[in-house]
Amino acid sequence: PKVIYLKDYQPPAFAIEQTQLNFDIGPDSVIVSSRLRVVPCGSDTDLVLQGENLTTLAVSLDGVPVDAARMTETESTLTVRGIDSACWLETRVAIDPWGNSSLEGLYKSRTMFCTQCEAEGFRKITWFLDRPDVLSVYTTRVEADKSDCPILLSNGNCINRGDLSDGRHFAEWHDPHPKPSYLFALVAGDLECVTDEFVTVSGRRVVIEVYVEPKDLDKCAHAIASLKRAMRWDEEKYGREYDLDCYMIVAVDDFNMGAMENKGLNIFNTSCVLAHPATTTDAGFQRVEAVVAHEYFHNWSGNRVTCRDWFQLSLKEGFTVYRDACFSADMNSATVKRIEDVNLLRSAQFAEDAGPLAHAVRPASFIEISNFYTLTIYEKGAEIVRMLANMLGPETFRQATDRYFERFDGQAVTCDDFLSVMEEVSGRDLSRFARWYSQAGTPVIDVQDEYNAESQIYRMTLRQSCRPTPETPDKQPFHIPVRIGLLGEAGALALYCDQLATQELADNTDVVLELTDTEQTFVFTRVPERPVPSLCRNFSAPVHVRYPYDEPALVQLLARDDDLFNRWQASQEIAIRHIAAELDGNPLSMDRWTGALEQCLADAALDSAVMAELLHLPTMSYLIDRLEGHDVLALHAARKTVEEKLAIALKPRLHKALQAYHPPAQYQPEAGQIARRSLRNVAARLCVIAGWEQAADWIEAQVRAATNMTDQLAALRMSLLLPDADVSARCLDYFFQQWSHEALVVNQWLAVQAADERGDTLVRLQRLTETAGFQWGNPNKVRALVGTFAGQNYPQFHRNDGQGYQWLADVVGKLDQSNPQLASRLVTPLTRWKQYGARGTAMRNALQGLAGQDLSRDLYEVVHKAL
Ligand code: B3K
Ligand code: ZN
Repeated sequence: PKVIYLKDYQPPAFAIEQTQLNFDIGPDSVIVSSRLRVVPCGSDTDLVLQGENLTTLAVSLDGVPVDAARMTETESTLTVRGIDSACWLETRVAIDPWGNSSLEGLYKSRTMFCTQCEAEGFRKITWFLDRPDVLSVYTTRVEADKSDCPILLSNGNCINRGDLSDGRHFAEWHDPHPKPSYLFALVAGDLECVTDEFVTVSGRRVVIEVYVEPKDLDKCAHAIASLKRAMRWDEEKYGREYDLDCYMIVAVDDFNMGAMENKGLNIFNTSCVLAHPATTTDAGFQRVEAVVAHEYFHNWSGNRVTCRDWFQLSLKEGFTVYRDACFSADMNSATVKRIEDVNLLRSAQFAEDAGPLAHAVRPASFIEISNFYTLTIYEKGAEIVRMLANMLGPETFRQATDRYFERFDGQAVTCDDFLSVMEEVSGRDLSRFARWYSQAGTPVIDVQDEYNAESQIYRMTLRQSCRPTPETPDKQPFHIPVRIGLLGEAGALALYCDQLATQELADNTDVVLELTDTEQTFVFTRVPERPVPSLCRNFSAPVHVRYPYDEPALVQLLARDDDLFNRWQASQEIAIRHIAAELDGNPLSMDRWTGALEQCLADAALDSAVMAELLHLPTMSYLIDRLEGHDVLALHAARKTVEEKLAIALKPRLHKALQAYHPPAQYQPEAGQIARRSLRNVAARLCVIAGWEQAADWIEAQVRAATNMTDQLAALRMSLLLPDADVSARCLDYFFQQWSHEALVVNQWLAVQAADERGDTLVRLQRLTETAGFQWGNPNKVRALVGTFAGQNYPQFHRNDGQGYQWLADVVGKLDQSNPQLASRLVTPLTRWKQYGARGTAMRNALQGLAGQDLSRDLYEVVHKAL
């Protein structure tokens, strides 16, 4: 396969000013006719269009069939020569949505036809310049059998519809906004619609339509409410108004990712749009809210201003993730949202940055772009925008985003364009900051300090480094904003530092040190006592920070840092100490840690949702990164031991918390209730771990009687912690009987079993794949079962006989034939083989087995980079 490089970028040789499509959906084929207004941009007269799996039926230029001598068709291109002036190019192709299991292009999911074009799926629909810098105005006509497909949708506004002979009908759509082909969408099927309305800030009425299967009509309200909140928020926070008369969302079962921001016609994985208290957890409700908002925010950050090429993917994704994170923080608990995001970043993105597939936020090359919809592009990209927003401050950042949207409206631009507007508006030099886009890897900051009681001078030295990564072995220093505070015995200390403009500040207990060189020292004066530094507050930069804290200092931060995020951060550090000590066979006393947690539990002013987070130990994935060199199963066991000790020490207090909980009269997915449920369920879980006598009865009663999915699923998960396998078997059976008709709940049920650490999980999972609740063609089910097993079930995936690895490799090899995108994502855990010491050999062997097969471009790239 060919490697594509950013440095080879060339602007398109032709523009396509208009795109007129006709889809004729028949009983066993779909004919796509296209009329393109093609205009040469320079002297190049060879038009090279992209296509994949198209059966070409006709090609004509300005109404005249094109001579065979003037064109060349290959597997993936159609070249028409001698185009030296504007013309209409017409093609007619046949495509096969029924046989399209890649879920890219036009495909059939259950009873409906739908599309997924990002990144390069449009070429599976028709011949086109399928690249994001070719923007075109689309008019789309769809024709189909009226009883099979009563609903016919595409982007923009419906301009005409009507009946045809033979029970067929048609609809015609026009999207006035020029857009790249990746934002094209079409849906045809038998769907029901829930409608609503939003009045924009300037008073325009927008019709909201959510299309679902009839059985899901009662699960749309939350998505609609979330959408309306997002629309209002974007007006208020970014001055962005919606720009079409209609906003449509379609829910589809078989979908490779969460959702897609097609202009005016978002297509969603059912898991990211449907929600109902009985079937959806709190986390599920929050996910729907976040994804609906994310796709909506793309309307400006992505659609109106789009990417020049796919190397710039983070331009739209990083920015939009930052926007949706701020939205969720405003709608819910801001600290908990930050904790969740940082946890994801440190668990999964740091691992990506440390592994063989590490890439810059703006990669320099790729083989298959689908492999680059990664945590680095999305989450680290969002951290870059967050650092910028924080460094500029809210007013300047808003001015800069206004100017960005205004200047580049209707254009396809680059990350450098974004940065240059930030630079221009703020007057700051961001040349070093720009390295965040081009250098992969997680920087490490080593902090050293020195206090002189006599002179009351405190010196803090920051030194940065970054391990080599495949594309950038040698790094230049990053520009890193490190937010800090200094804690004294009685609380936060005022900060005086000549290098910073803090003296004039009213609140000078919290400052940002900007590290731009390899090493810098900051000198603080008038420091009355040796302080405990609170570092990288609210995770001000996506870095590792190392400072030689002792446990009492960490406990002090946990108990009373005024940065709530850093209290959580301290609790994670303490846990890591304890787990490391356990591994070394020198367990630490639990007293100080549990004492501080008990105080937190007793503190009525502390948000219960944050408290729940304080009770969670670091994820395995983060531990593997932090405690390198230990066997994964030993690490897992040490984590479990520490968790059990913690649970036992806190049991009386947790029990009280559990008993203090009273379910609300009516379930609401709002911050207060969510916080209480999360504390209650983590408390219950720890009580179960601590050997609570009534655990089995309590869990079974919860599974049977819970009135919402959050509590029910939490109890079901707890049942796997019980020594008595009969109880969990009964709970699982009961749960399945109750929910076998709800696909999304069945997926949760599959995931719970895939995470079962007891007994022979692999055999049970294999059996599950043969039951009616499971389908290999549905990515949600595959992820629930295989993804959960390989990504979260450490003891079973890493079992000593290597069968966990082999099973994953077998599954991935098979899936690659039908759905390469899914296969190449699922294989990720095996690519981390270098982190697993002796076990790594068996992991690598499993990968090697795959490398010997005939692989898709997607899987080829991942497997070969990992080996
Ligand atoms: N832009 C889409 C992701 C498309 C993935 C293509 N393989 C969803 C999103 O980020 O909003
Ligand atoms: Zn996105």
